[in-house]
Amino acid sequence: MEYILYEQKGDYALLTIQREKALNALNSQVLDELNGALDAIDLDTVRCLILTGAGSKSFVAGADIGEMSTLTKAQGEAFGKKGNDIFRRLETLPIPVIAAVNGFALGGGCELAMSCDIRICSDNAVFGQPETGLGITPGFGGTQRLARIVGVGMAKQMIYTARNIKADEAYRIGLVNAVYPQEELLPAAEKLAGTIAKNAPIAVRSCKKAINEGLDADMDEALVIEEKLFGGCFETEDQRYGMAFFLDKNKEKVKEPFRNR
Ligand code: DAK
Repeated sequence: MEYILYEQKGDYALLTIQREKALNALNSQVLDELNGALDAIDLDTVRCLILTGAGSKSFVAGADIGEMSTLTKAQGEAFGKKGNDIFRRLETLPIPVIAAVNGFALGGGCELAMSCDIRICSDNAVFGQPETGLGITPGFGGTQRLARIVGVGMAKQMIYTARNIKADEAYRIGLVNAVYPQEELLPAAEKLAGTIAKNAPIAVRSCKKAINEGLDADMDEALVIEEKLFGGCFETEDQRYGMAFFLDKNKEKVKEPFRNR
């Protein structure tokens, strides 16, 4: 793969979009390679994924404007579908995904970050949906996910004005969970991934599914979704072990890693 670097680091993995010359903008090849990288994740051993961009300037500066500039209506729709399908795959990936936003996250870059479960960023990060200034609508889920994350009023303001916001404002409106000095971003993402990876994988995955699917359902249906996923954890080796460890009165005992069984 030319534009994606995928590294498994024990029980979590780091995926870096590396098209630094174009500030990691998403062209068709980057999207195809991203899709291929998701196929290659070993879900038996990887318990959390971190997504970041190469270099110190940009996470992803959007969809590739050069490539989009000559698209016909049909090609534009196909390009939008390609992005949407991959971003939805990421959103519904069984394991949690952390976006470590290391600079510009504009247009498709902001939308990519919003397809992740958790967003943290460096203090030089800039977020925005500049599409209306380019004559288009956000096409990789921006009109849908931004409103769900930061609320309708703020999402509409960001999208209608095409105004970029800096890291501190992104934190204030809840678009990111935390802001770090540049050099501390990746270590913080890795620490977070490591903490998630230590918890029982079947339970963590079930929580992701319950939260995602519950948000699209009414409360009665959502609680049934939760009940089923809660029930599904029982009789797993990890549930038996986790509860037995708590109930064991021997305080000298060291907790063993969960086995994903
Ligand atoms: N696409 C292609 N190339 C890009 C790019 C992009 N989005 N962003 C940056 N680059 C390239 C620049 O052209 C430049 O290339 P060279 O000239 O060196 O060959 C290189 O990256 C460095 O960029 P700058 O020289 O501009 O760097 P600056 O520091 O001066 O400025 C910047 C950084 C991020 C402020 C600026 O590059 C910028 O404004 N970039 C564009 C950001 C943007 O507007 N992004 C949103 C793109 S629109 C849809 C499907 C998808 C989408 C929408 C609809 N449907 C089918 C409905 C998604 C849309 C978008 O994402």
